[in-house]
Amino acid sequence: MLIKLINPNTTSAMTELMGDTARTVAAAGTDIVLATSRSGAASIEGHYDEALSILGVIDEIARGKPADAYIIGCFGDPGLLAAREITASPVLGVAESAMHAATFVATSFSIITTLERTRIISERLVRSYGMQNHCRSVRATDVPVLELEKPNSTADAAILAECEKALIEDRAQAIVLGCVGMSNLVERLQHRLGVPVIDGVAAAVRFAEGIVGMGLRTSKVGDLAYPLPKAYAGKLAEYAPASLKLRKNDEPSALATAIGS
Ligand code: 2AL
Repeated sequence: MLIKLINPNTTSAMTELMGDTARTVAAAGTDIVLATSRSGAASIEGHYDEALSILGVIDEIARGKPADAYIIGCFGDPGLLAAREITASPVLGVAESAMHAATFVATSFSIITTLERTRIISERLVRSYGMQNHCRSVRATDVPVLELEKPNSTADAAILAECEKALIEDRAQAIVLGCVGMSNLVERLQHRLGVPVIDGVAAAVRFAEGIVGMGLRTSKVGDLAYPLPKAYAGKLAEYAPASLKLRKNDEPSALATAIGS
């Protein structure tokens, strides 16, 4: 099985970091292919960075070698639903995967994220995934994403401190790491905190294997149907659905067509 792990930011060191995590947890027989977005921001820390990162994600799915599943390796899950429209292979977001994994091992979790502004973005994600009943809090460390990459940074201490506050003050029973740049901290944090610590990259790889193993594909009935053919103007002309030459290797069944996809 081939899983393509896409880093929507353009920092290849971060791609390597998440690749290490993915390969550590992947089952024998799973190949992880890594991709760093070729357009967009060096780190994704706001709505603007996130919106502009989506084209790079689309490029990696529509224009690269086809994979059995795709993972969007940024905690904002940028472009997740758009990505699901352009392929029938399952596409998983790391935030979505981490939150779902947390609900299997605890009745409540807290998310520890980077900058304060990403806290607000993660809170929106919690609501959009219907996780309000499970998520006790989203705590920001005020650590910029690329600071996580630096040796000798004080990021680890700030992350640990917020995790402890989440457990004590917010009564969380598990921790979800709110940035893929934190994925190398799982073991250390779990050892220190004594509760499940969930990294979305690891969760997404194992869920992708499970979903592909069950023979599931993205439904092409309704809003995740392939994009409608139409002209796109200006700088985005090359993203017109016809120009993407989507691999529609799974034509909808007669039933799907009848009920209108
Ligand atoms: C992230 C992430 O996972 N990658 C990135 O560039 N920004 N998340 C975050 N909360 O800042």
